Amino acid sequence: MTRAFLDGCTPWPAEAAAYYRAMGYWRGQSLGAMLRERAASNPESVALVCGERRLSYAQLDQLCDQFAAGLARIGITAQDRVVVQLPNVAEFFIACFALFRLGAVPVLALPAHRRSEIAYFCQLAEAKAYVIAATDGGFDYRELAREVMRESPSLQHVIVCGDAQELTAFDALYDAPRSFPCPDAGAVAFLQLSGGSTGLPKLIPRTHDDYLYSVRASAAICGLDRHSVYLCALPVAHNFPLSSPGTLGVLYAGGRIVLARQANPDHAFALIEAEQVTITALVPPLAMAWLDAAPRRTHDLGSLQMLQVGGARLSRESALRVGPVLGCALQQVFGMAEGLVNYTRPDDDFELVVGTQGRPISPDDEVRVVDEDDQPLAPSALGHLQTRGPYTIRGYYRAELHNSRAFTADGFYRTGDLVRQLASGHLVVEGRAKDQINRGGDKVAAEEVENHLLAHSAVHDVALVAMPDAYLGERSCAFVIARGAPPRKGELTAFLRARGLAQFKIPDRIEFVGHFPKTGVGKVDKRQLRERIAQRLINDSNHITS
Ligand code: OOB
Repeated sequence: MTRAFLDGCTPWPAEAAAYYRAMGYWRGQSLGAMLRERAASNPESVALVCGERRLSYAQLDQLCDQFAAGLARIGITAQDRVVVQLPNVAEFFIACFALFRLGAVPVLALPAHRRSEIAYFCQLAEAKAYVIAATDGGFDYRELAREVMRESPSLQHVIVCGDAQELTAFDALYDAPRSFPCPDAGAVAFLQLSGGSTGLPKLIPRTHDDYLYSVRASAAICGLDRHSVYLCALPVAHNFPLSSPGTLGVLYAGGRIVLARQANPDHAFALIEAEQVTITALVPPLAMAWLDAAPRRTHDLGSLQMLQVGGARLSRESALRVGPVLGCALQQVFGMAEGLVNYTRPDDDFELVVGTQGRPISPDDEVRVVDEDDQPLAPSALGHLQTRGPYTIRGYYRAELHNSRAFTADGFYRTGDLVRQLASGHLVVEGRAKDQINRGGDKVAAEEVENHLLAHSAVHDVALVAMPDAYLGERSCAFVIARGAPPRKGELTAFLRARGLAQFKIPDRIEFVGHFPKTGVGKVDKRQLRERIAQRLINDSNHITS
């Protein structure tokens, strides 16, 4: 394939790309052009509600053009990478669409990321700029940016929403609009983050064509239209609230996005009532918090038609409560930033909605369930999920070695999930083969945290495993073999924080042991460690209640 693809990315084979175009999945429209089209058809409708601010489609479109001109003035051009780390504010959309229009490539960091992650993204992507909010949730991102700048030679600009101090003010980049050549829709639009399972976080290149297909199809599955009002309560940069169908789906449909700065019931319920929200998306722990809070609140949630829950497995008990307690339909969403997204459908049988994680978006999503040796299993057997299709990547960004393991020779992505596929096509996620902890939707790559702990002089060896948790589904437990006298646990967590690790990756529990159980071939037996900590939690709780 000869099309200009970002260096370090794996394009689809020419034949597959031609097929996806011929099928009308890839339509040659860029994300920036999509917003332009909607602004032309719906200029006066409100696109975005952010606190007191209400931006119409025409205003949003105009601000994106102005910001693109400002970015161009400071030297941002096509294919430049820009790390964007913003909370749920309108500037997230202004920055991203301005970058899309320039053909520059946002790297979508999460607000929870700290020096370790951000510096790594800046270095790996050789980012030219970094966009932040001055402060959020009591954290000063300007200080983080100053540290990141020292470690990232490519970084030329830090752009700040709010008080910029000596850095570049976001608002100072609203120049007079200029026109820029429209980027190729087959090109990489942005880099999304992977939950990861190995030592370093991975970046996921998504093209305009492939992403917009998933957005359009998702909007259709969820029945979005001009009257849809979407509450964005999860972090806006995450793939679920961004595109499943998320905020981009709403913009595509001409509806309204309501940005929530917090996802707690009090804040979110007030917004649902005030803005007449029709659809929102949550991870299971938040869904459970809403279910518990709703009966004790007086807010009118009558406008809410659909609650989407995904990112981690939703228990059947919680699924059963959604309709009776919140008075809306439930949709389960099983997706991944690498591509494949599954939805239960509004007209699915009740049993499928509460008991499965949905079926793929596209008739051309190829899904196979295989054994340890990549051999296909009998229908409905439990096995490893592999997938390829019109919006699933063929390789991570600048990760050749990892790609050779994460993808099969014929281009299927090894999702690391253990699933069963029903005759209807619906998938049931039963577990995980990847070395990752899913902390209520926040993904923790065990090896990444282990490597940080191994850097401590008192740590001889470490294994991070999941332990069951009623609220988050899983939390993390680090089994540590100390070198000499065990350090205090607080010293280890402080050490990780000082290394700039996001809070959600700090182990929830640390257990010192003399040695690790081993598998037949001599690897650390994490299954046994998981069982051991799960049993200990049961014993602890018996001890407390007796
Ligand atoms: C979503 O994306 P990521 O990239 O943060 O995480 C993907 C992984 C999946 O491979 C799976 O292990 C887990 O998260 N997962 C679920 C799930 N949804 C995601 N596990 C069980 N049940 C579910 N419903 O998390 C994501 C991306 C787009 C839409 C929705 C979720």
